[in-house]
Amino acid sequence: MGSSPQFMASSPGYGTGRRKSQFTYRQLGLLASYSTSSPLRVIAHIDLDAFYAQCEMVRLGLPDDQPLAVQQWQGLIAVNYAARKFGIGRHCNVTEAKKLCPGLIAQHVATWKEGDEKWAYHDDAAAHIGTHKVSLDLYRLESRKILALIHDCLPANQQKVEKAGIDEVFVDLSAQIHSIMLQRFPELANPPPYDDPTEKLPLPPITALDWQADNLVDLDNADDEADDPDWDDVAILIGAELVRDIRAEVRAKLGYTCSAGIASNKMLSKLGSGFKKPNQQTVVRNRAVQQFLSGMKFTKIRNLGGKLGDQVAVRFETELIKDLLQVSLDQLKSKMGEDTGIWIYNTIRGIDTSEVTPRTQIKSMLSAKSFRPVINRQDQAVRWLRIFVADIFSRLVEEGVLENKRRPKTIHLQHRHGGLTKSRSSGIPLGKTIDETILFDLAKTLLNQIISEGHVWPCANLSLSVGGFEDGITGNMGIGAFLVKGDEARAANAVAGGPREGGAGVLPHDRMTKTGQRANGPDIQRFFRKETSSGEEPIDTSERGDGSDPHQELWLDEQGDTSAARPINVPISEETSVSCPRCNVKCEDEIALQSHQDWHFAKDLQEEERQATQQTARSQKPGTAAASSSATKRSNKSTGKLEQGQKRLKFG
Ligand code: DCP
Ligand code: CA
Repeated sequence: MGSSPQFMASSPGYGTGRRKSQFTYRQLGLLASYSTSSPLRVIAHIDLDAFYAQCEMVRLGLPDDQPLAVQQWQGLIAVNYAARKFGIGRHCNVTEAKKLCPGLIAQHVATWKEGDEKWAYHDDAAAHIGTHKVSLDLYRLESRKILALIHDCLPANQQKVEKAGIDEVFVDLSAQIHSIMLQRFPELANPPPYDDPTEKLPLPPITALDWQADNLVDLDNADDEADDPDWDDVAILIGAELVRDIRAEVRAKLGYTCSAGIASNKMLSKLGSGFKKPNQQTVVRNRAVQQFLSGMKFTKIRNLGGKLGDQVAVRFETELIKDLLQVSLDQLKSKMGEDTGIWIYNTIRGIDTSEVTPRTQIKSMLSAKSFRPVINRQDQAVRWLRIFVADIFSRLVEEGVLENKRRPKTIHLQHRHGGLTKSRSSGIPLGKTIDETILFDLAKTLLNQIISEGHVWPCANLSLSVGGFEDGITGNMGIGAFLVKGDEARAANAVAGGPREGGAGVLPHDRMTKTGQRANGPDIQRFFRKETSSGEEPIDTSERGDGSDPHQELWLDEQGDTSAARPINVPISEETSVSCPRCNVKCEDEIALQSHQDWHFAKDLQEEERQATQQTARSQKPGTAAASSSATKRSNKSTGKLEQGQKRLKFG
């Protein structure tokens, strides 16, 4: 990674006793430890452009200007920028897209074909939704390569990278920037005057910074551009330089373009990366934050895109940050609750002290399929279990299960019949390297358990997952290997719905709601938008039906990594408690919060069901043609083949 010249004229004013920096020696020092309270911190958000589409472009060796979309059944799940120029988006189906651009390559995602032992690209996959299941392995693999390369670009001892989704990461560059600042400006390493760390730093010896091709967000006050830069500008400039180099490496070594945002916190950096796309980076300097945010809708902010954002919009009758800035803290607290109010108040002012949390390890893996048409026999279900096991096992191999680097401790099967969902879990026996036969046998046992209860056919959906990953037990098997404790115990409980006894005992835990939605912990995460999950595993979208709204089903039907997704990372009043973003009730921890949110979930479904029933009753009355047609439109718009309960959930 080369460093480019970035500072232009050197100011003779440096050290001549003129104005000092607004930052102190202590604040500079805090950078080295990634402290979230340093006003000089620099966070980058890097997001791949049209990710799945780029994976296919790279795989097929196509030139950048070739329009390409990734197809899943009849819908599109990713559209490259060459195709977007024709007005093609995820909202289009294949036929519409080809009309807009006859030269479009619509590449269907790879699939597992019923009976096959490996996924592959099948020309006729789109016509075989009944016998094929989507495989996202290629995208997972490419995502890992990119992540590994980003790590390689960072100094070995300064790697603070959070995988925030299949194609996005946050990188805390603070410590690296601190080191670079001390190298470039050795004066900063001098002890502070009077050895007092609260002393202000001298101003940087620079009058102008060279931002190269970066998009600079305009300053709050245009006249401020004439002001000399301070150390926060220097720090963010170094950050921009580092990110430019990372992006260039990803492009050169792996062929992918990405966009990035560089700012003083996660929220702003994420907004920055989406500001100008593709293949661009946007720098949000501290003095530009107000200007940057004021023109935006708050629903674009991480965690304000979903239900919480909807509530704020309703309660304050606006979606604009600039309107919400007029609302006092007291008003926000009284309408949204103490913690949520404070969180919103700070967030719309660009304040976000959340940490970049390295979270690169997979916590669970899921393979699932919605059946259209439904299946009616055990042997059919078993054939799908074989595919799920092969799918999961190939991912486990990548995860190092053969070398015992990591292994899952639980396996979980879920079955849907009509409006009922049943699930069973089991421990995966220790002491033996996991192989496909072990998993397949366990899966079949779970299926038999479910079937033995009766009322299981026809089956609309099956999903198999493994979770409770632990680090490998090689050589010395400590007692810990035989015990489930702490987080793992909680994880196992969250999966199994009760205390785990160890071994391979099968735990029954039906979780049925009237509408067929599961009511256990992890499912509540479906409320949250993509960016709130750590997304360590991409979502297997194979359940999506023709013409359905991908965003909707994405979160309703299949979640690649259920355990990793976390509820909103907002109002935390005390260190040990979390508040519900909806009603602000305090919960002891995230698990308690999840179960509290389950309650909201069930209530919502009940309410929505009630409304739907009323609407149906109204539309059946003579003279209510308008009501009837709008109800029909609504359900057709999202998908012609909604699963029960789906159409009633809103997604930001
Ligand atoms: N994805 C999906 N279904 C969706 C949304 C996304 O399957 N409804 C998959 C395909 C995307 C990938 O996730 O390529 C990343 O999602 P992004 O929202 O980041 O979208 P893109 O990377 O495709 O485009 P952009 O350039 O806007 O980031
Ligand atoms: Ca992306």
